[in-house]
Amino acid sequence: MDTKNSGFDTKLIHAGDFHEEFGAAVVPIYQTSTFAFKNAQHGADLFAGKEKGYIYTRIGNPTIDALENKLAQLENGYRGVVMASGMSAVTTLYAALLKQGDHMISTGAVYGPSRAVMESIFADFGVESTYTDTSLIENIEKAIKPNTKLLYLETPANPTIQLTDIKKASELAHKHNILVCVDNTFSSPYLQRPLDLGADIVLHSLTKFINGHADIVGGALIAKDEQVYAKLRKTMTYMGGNMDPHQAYMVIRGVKTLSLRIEKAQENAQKIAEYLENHPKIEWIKYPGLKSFAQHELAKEQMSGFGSMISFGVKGGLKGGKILMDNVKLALLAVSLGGVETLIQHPASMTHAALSKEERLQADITDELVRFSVGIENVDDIIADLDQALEKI
Ligand code: LCS
Repeated sequence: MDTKNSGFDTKLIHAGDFHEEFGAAVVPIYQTSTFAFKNAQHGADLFAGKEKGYIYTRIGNPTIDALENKLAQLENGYRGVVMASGMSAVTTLYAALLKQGDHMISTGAVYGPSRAVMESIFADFGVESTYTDTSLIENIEKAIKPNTKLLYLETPANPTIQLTDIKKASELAHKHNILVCVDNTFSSPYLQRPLDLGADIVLHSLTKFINGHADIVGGALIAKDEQVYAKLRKTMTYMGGNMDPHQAYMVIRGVKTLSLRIEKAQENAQKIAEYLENHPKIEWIKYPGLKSFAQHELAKEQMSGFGSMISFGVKGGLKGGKILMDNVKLALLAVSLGGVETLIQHPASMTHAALSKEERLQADITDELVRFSVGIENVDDIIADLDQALEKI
């Protein structure tokens, strides 16, 4: 079915599907590493690009193609490339668009390893970077140099939930011929579509909301135009971070319920955030759906909902936070996010431990910050769980 002009939920179910000879209702798993050629000329024509078809799964596979086409339609992009992990998407992006002597500007509070890999491995290859508070557009402007080639934004950022104005940042970057990539992991295309706001590339850790069931790791890059897509595809194919067909099948299955899961999780998150905001043991809380959230207006402008990620600090700082994490029973004490189950974790000692304390503080990732990924359980049960654990502080 052609879903180009269909609504978002129809695309979730049907975009990327292809007609299969037995009439299977879902895209089958083509669990094969290689594809037989009809004859020697057919093989040569496939390699020369004279004929369309499949050669080898690192280069392309029908199940993987179906996922890439679905994601491209969800993000309103030209085409997607999926990979073994979100970090594989990050390193493929950097390798595709940056070479020795180039410079990248990025959000200070990005996911820890997205920064750590740039400042260690890519710095060793001669790539320069500046990490700054991109919520202030003037900081991006100040950081621009003649050799700046990429602006890498994460909004909402992990774990500070800080937002960057995608439209304004993209307008500024494009004046200087700088490409813009937005890590859209925290929102998913259901809540935010960066390409429509002016970005050139969208990045996802598919591990999170898009797959949504905490049972696979995966990543994706979706490009707005063919030229950038071709660079990403070539880099992924050469570097070899491809997704496995079974993994692609799992993501295709998981993403079908994205709208339903996000609606329920963010409804829960709003109630939990309001409960926490009024709790005497809570020192501060950041959730885009709260009127007290400094960028509440920007959230309303560039997102169609406030998501289900909450950050907060409790009385007693890190000590209090540890008591909370050790006493919750429903919420799993685990990293990752965006699944159907509620998770709690401590960024300074877990997801962002790869950064120095100085880098963390510069990005506002304080030691007491606790990150809460709200699931789709009954909200009363989640609140009761928090209530009994907060009592212990
Ligand atoms: N981008 C963001 C915003 C992320 O949160 C993560 C992982 C990645 C990229 C990398 O994706 P992965 O390779 O793990 O699929 N974030 C994690 C987190 O907050 N807890 O555990 C992993």
